[in-house]
Amino acid sequence: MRGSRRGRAALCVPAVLAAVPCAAAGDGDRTEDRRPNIIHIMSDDHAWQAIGAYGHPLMRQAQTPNIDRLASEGMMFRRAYVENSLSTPSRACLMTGLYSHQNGQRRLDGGMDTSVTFMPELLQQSGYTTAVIGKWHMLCEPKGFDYYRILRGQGEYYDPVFKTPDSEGYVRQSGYVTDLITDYAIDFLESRDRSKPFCLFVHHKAPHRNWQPDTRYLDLYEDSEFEVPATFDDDYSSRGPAASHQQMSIDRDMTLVYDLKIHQLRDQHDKYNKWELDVVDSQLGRMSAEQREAWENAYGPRNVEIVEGRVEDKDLARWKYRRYVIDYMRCIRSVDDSVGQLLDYLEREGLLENTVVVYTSDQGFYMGEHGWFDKRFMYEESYRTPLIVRYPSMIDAGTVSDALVQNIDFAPTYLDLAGTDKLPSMSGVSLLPLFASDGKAPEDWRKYLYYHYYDYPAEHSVMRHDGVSDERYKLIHFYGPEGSYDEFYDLQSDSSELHNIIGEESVQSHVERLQRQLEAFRTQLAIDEY
Ligand code: SGN
Ligand code: CA
Repeated sequence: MRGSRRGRAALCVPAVLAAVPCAAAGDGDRTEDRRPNIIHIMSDDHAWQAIGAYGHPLMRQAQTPNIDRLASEGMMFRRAYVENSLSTPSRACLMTGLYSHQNGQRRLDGGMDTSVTFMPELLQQSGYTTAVIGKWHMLCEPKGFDYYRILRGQGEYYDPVFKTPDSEGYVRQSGYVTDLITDYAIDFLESRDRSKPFCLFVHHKAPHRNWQPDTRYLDLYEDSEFEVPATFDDDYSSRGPAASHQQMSIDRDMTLVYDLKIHQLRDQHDKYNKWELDVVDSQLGRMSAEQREAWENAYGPRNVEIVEGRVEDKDLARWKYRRYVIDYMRCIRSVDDSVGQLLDYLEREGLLENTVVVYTSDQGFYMGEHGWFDKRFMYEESYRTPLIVRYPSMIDAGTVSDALVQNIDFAPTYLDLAGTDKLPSMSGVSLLPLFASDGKAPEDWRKYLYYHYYDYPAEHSVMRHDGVSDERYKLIHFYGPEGSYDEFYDLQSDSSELHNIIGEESVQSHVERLQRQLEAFRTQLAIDEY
């Protein structure tokens, strides 16, 4: 099956790439231009807690061997953050090296300033071949790519539609989204101009909501007991209203039919939302008869205790958590397989030495911490994102960095790897000094990070906030129609951010220091709302 998909996709590679004479397979080291290739693998909503190498208790039950291999052979960043924990803004930061208010993409929908230069345009100008495969989700056409094959919007898990520069709109492809993206990425690599270095963005849809696993993993982890986070029953005392006001609670907001696949309940129209039922119908409608059957065989019997009302209300939140985490981890297993396939391909082709392989996510995610799913908040689970870089020429195997890095740094880093200057307007900085120093921050490395979330009112109802963090403390300023207030955390003594200590005398000097720093960011960056 995989072979036939590959064969078909290879024919679709554009003439501009296919026309260039290709050297034989295994010639990876014979390209004329010796600058490194770059593969940016970015999943969607992949919590760092759900990667083995990060050592979170959740991963006692699940495995990510291929992503872990990247960490054991490369550098793992433990303090990698986003500027705005949401998909389109995060992708705009990646493409431009700019903060959200500088590139225009502040919220999930609209706003992107397409006159801003995208990093792949500069890589192209410097002689790289560039491509993006998978989730694009930028609300504008891809800019600066020799080739693309992108999903529509958020993309679909089963039989997704893709668009290429040559296709007439979006065309449905048969298969599971993660496998298709992998196959198309390898097809691109096989058909590329081998005299030039490449920068390939492999952007997975998984494990985005509503966490639909491939049929081959429908039984995976079924008997595993994932540890419920210690903060699952957080009552948000000591925090301001935003933490209580959100609508991303597993207990309250995660739906049985749409999120948790208890499709037998779909006929109880009075109890469930119309949108939920429509979406479920359309998702199931994309599946083949065999796929539908596999789903019914897997979920049907496991749903019975809920359908028959045998799960007591007091146990329902934990039942939901378990179903959620298992499906999420199943989606990640396919993403991990994809990483393995890409590494195998690079190895076979002799490209493993001279290719920088990056694994990251468009933001972090809540795996039940504070009782939540989704992201958006400046609290660690969603502010922090996984980041692992393998590049043996510069990075020693098994290194770990605690330097403060952010998603605005990708563009300057990739340009630096290409030997090209970043644009003076770019706010991010190159990570190459960290690669070269075993991850230790040089004296003049940034000491503070700026964060800003704008998307309110919106789905999940997370109030607007900006804030600043250093290696230990975090100041968050929530604002909006409901009023404004600050929170302050000491991550060293309170890594779960349960204790807002804004008024405590013992940390007052640090509060004032971070307040000054926040003001400095707002002034320097010309922040226009807070
Ligand atoms: C969808 C999801 C939300 C999610 C946003 C943003 N709802 O709207 O739960 O927060 O995407 O996600 S769903 O009903 O469509 O599943 S993001 O990754 O694109 O930022
Ligand atoms: Ca996302």
